[in-house]
Amino acid sequence: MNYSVLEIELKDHIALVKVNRPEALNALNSRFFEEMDNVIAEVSANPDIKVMIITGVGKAFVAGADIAEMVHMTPEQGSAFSKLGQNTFYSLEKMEIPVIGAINGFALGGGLELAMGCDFRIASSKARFGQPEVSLGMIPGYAGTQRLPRLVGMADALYMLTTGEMIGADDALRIGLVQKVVEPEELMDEVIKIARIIISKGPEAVKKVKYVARKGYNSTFEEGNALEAEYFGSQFKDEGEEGMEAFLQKRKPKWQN
Ligand code: CO8
Repeated sequence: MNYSVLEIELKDHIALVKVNRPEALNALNSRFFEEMDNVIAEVSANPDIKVMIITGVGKAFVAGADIAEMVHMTPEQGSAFSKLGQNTFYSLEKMEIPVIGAINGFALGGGLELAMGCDFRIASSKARFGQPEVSLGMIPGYAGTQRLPRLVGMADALYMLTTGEMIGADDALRIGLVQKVVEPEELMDEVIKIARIIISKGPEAVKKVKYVARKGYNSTFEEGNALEAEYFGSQFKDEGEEGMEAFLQKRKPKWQN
């Protein structure tokens, strides 16, 4: 596929995906979803890639869904466009490898929903976060009403969802919406450093820990624990033995893939 909205770089086991429509502050149009679905499939089929990073080009991460494309939609078209985005961001969540959001600037509306589809987020101190849909007489449509309360708790989520107010990186850190804030010029180095830490770990363990945490989160505690015990056990005949032997022999583990 020829990419026009996204830029993809595959290097050193990392897929770096940049949303590149700076003239519209990287607003998400239908082409974005087509390309993102394709990237997710391509990266998922490439065993050499261990971490995916999503960021934006210019002063925005993503300033929302493309308002110009949405303005005259019918209710049916609106619902269909909502489901399209929900599916794409859910596919991100379901990727086997960790997905890190490198939030370089505005993450608003659909942009914050994209960021929340990532497994965790590192922000530039200049980043701004918000769900401003109510200012447009709309509500979030890419699972923002569902992921935001799960990530930050109901009261902080409803504060953001009902006021539409933008918050800065420090407030985003305080409520747990992002996991770290760094100076803008340090953002990509920091995110790549974190990606490399993940890449140095047992690759199957990393995939399984994401799967069990995410699957268990949407199940009961008992079901989650049962899944954990099963996957914990499965690591003994995989890379767990090598990892534990390496520890006891005071050497670096040699992972199989
Ligand atoms: N859609 C389309 N174009 C956009 C968007 C957007 N979301 N955001 C910015 N742009 C465009 C502007 O229109 C402008 O274009 P032009 O130069 O042609 O006039 C260009 O990007 C630059 O923007 P500004 O001049 O406004 O830049 P400022 O630095 O002055 O302001 C802001 C930056 C504050 C980020 C401002 O651009 C803004 O408020 N943008 C809109 C933010 C917003 O409301 N986002 C939420 C959109 S709704 C949404 O995401 C719903 C998701 C669920 C959809 C479900 C599907 C049905």
